[in-house]
Amino acid sequence: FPRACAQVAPGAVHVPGWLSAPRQRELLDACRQWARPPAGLRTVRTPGGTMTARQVCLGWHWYPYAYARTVVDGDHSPVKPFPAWLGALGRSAVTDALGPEAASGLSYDIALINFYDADARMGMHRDADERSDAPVVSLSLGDTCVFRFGNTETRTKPYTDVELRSGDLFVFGGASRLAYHGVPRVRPGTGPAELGLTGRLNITLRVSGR
Ligand code: MD5
Ligand code: FE
Repeated sequence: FPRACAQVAPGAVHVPGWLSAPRQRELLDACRQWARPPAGLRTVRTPGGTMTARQVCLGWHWYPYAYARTVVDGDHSPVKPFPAWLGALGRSAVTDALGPEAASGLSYDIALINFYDADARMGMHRDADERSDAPVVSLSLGDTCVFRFGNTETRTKPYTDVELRSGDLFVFGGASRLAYHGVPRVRPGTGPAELGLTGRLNITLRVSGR
């Protein structure tokens, strides 16, 4: 692990402070543009209830529990395009966390961007709607959260709680790709003041396999 990485489980690598302050600023500015309508930030309703984190998608639109090219559960607009620079950022993230072999041939085509206010949470779940076992890249901006990394069998213990801070990278590959995970809490007011973000943003990059 070339940087100050921590392998939380096989294939699950946390790289604190991976994004420089200027990169965090660029990513936040881009997220603010993507959040605008049409196909902007929306509230997701699952069969189990309404998600408290709000979401915007690029490339493919996630609706519980499938992908589409339009906002089928919202304003019916075409989903915003997935930019090539974001795919390059994803490959660079996997190279740094897992090595160049893991990154070769990867072609990211989905970004799910979740916005958490002080009260938002995400329950324990698996990301199993992609038809690819490519690693998921997670980038965090703004307030610190408690991220709960679980196991592949149950939503409950054993799990490991990790604090994710602004600029952190987490890559979920290999045996960790289908692990249960969630965000039990956000720590309000803990983000870098100069970023000017109230709350937390998480950007995940994924391969659709379509
Ligand atoms: C977040 N987002 O902080 C998290 C980070 C989501 C979601 O959970 O589905 O949008 S991504 C965490 C993740 C992705 C894929 C696999 C694993 C974790 N894992 O195996 O633990 O908003
Ligand atoms: Fe997830």
